[in-house]
Amino acid sequence: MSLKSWLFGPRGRLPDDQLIYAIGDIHGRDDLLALLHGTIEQDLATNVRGRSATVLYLGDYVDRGPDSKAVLDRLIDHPIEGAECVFLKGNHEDAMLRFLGGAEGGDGWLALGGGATARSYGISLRGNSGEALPTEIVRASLSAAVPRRHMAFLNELRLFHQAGNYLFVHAGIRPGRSLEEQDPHDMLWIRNEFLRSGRRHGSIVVHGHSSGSRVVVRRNRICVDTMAYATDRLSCVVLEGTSQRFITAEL
Ligand SMILES: [Mn+2]
Repeated sequence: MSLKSWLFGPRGRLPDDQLIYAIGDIHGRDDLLALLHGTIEQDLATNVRGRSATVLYLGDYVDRGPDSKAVLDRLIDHPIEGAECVFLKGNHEDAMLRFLGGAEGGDGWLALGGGATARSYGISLRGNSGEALPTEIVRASLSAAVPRRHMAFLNELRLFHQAGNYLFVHAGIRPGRSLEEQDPHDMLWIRNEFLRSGRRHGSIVVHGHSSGSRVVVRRNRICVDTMAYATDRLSCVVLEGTSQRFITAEL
């Protein structure tokens, strides 16, 4: 092992025939998603050079921002041409499914930004006189308003993806456990135990979920959640060989 690799851990590396764009938390910002898709399409046209390209979405498509329905429409109906798409599940998609399914504790979704998602489907949380509607009424009207193809999309989301020595996951992993031992709840929700860990995880973890105004690059992880709904910045990391570069769409 070289001194550099002993000090800094393994470098991220993709096989030479692959190119990956990994996009951070969108949170209902269809305007930024449209911009980023356009930039990625241009980048892809210039840089693909016969490699197989993957556009990977790190989850949290819905909630908080204004256009969650439009985001799902775009992801389903207008994929970037010439690339394979991989869609991971975020805690907000999990919470939306739990709400719609009437799961125990699922009602918390409305306070997590789900109200904005309901409104994007034309469903209000309030009645004509401004009174808060009973949760069961909101659940029933939203269930009727969410198209079946959106439900199918949400139900097919994956928890993680691996390529080269990168691991892609929405929130992160519990340090010190193998991939097989990971709890799906951690992969969707974990914060400090993962963010503060300096451990080498065996893979470089590419994730979203913990937002800042800029992308974060550490020796063991890359975070591309730039809080699109509040900062007007949606980011992605472009991985090829050992290189990591960033594209941010901003308004
Ligand atoms: Mn999240």
